[in-house]
Amino acid sequence: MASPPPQDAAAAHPLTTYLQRLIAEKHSNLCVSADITCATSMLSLADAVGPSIVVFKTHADILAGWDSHPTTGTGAQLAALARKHRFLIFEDRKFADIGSTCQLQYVGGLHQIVTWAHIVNAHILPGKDMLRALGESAAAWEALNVPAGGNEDEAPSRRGLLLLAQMSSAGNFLDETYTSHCVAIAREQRDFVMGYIAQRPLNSLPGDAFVTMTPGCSIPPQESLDDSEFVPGEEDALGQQYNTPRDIMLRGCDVIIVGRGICNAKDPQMKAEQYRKLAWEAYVEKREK
Ligand code: 5IU
Repeated sequence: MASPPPQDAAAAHPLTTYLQRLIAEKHSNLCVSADITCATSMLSLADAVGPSIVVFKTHADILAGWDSHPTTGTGAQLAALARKHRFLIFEDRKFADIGSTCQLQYVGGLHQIVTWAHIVNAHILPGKDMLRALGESAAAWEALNVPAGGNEDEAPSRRGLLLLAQMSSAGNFLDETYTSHCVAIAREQRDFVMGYIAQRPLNSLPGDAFVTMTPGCSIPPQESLDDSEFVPGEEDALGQQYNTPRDIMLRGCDVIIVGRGICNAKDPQMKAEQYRKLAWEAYVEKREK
């Protein structure tokens, strides 16, 4: 029997392709995670670090003062900043309920995530029908938001999902078998799944073109270059474990995710530039090897 034709890079999700382009053009592998609790400050942070990043990660449910107006509210303002600075918005919602409930969490409530977040993420614990459910909601949104076309610099009018394949926290239960289930499911649902949150790349077959975004990243205190009050070390007091931007890039990951190391710095804009540069240098080094 003839084997199926090998899948090439064309199998990449459109948002993955766009993200790779942003990485190359902005010389950045940086995702800033807005782990702050005020909606206005979150928008200011996005504007300040926008030139240095390719992805901006949010936790909408920790923000006080969220304005849900569809065209002038917080989500719409963040989407405008994403267009201005050219970055993707990733709502770190970690969906983990039955399909029907996840659909409501994705499109409804105060945040109406699907309307402003290019990317969301999900655990596979409830089973893969839940991903199909989220994918259907994404497709319904896409059908109503067909791009006018013409502007190649804009993000494609698509929605994508990252599977939570590995976590950075000590003692987590996402073992190798669990991770391999994520990989199998990602390959089945390429229309919607664009990649992983993981500690190392998980692509191993020719057709795999999934992006890897990696949290648990900090610059060692001795390299920090300023006197910020919060400089993460190798771990925090609550189980978070850190690796350096360089280590993560040399493993072959695509994007580092940095929260408090940047948000809690005295000058987040300057600190984001420091992370961007360190990660980009290691990324280039890895590619030239
Ligand atoms: N985050 C992790 N580890 C994970 C996953 C998500 O740290 O395995 I999945 C999130 C949590 C926080 C950000 O929003 O990434 C990291 O923040 P710090 O850089 O402040 O530790």
